[in-house]
Amino acid sequence: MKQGIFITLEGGEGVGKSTNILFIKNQLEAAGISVIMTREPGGTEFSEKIRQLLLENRDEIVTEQAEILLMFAARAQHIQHVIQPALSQGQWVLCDRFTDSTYAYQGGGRKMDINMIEWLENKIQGALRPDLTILLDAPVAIGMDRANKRGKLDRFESEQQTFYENVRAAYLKRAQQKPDQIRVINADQSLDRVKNEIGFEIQQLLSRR
Ligand code: T5A
Repeated sequence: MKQGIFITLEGGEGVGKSTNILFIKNQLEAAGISVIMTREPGGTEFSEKIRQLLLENRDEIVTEQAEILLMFAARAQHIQHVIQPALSQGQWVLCDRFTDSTYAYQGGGRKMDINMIEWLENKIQGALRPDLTILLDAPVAIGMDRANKRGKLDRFESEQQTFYENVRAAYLKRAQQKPDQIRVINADQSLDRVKNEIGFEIQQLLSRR
């Protein structure tokens, strides 16, 4: 059976990943493709528990090492139990965040060693990499404003402005390094325009199938 295609959505806080993922799913299903929608950290019962641990605000300071290892622990479960089986059965997988988030948040935001992230990526994922990544990019203030309007902020949404600027810069740098995988979409425009641009990228992918 032909292996499925792995698509990820990336970007800073509140740029519109969750809003647009359903749009992509509908577009793929309209083209007759069987697709599952999932997210990181999370995607399995166990990984969703890790997500709660990671996102909850708490008094105890979570070390960067604990944070990154938990991200990859959740990812290992997710790959083994959800992503890989679906791809092997020919299903397409649509994932809200994946390892590019680790490069952006832990690498860019927390300034952790990129070589260590690469090492963990290779160990945990083997050869698994996204076939296409939609990177929604918007000025930090726009995304934070949207996230703020939604209510209580989680542990990652309570960082300083420079943290998010570094996250954004790391995403854009990665997009430059991986032009075949990562497509940057300007998320600082109307939702209809954002959807149009995403729709174009998905059509391109479908035409290469
Ligand atoms: N993390 C994750 C790491 O540090 N390392 C890792 O390896 C991984 C995998 C996960 C957190 O974990 C961190 C990063 C994250 O901080 P999350 O909830 O998955 O948290 O991610 P968030 O970015 O916090 O998710 P959000 O729901 O805040 O952002 P979205 O999904 O990008 O935004 P969305 O779609 O909910 O939209 C926000 C609001 O904006 C509106 C929407 O209607 C919504 O109200 N909106 C627009 N308004 C106007 N114009 C547009 N174009 C709009 N698009 C959306």
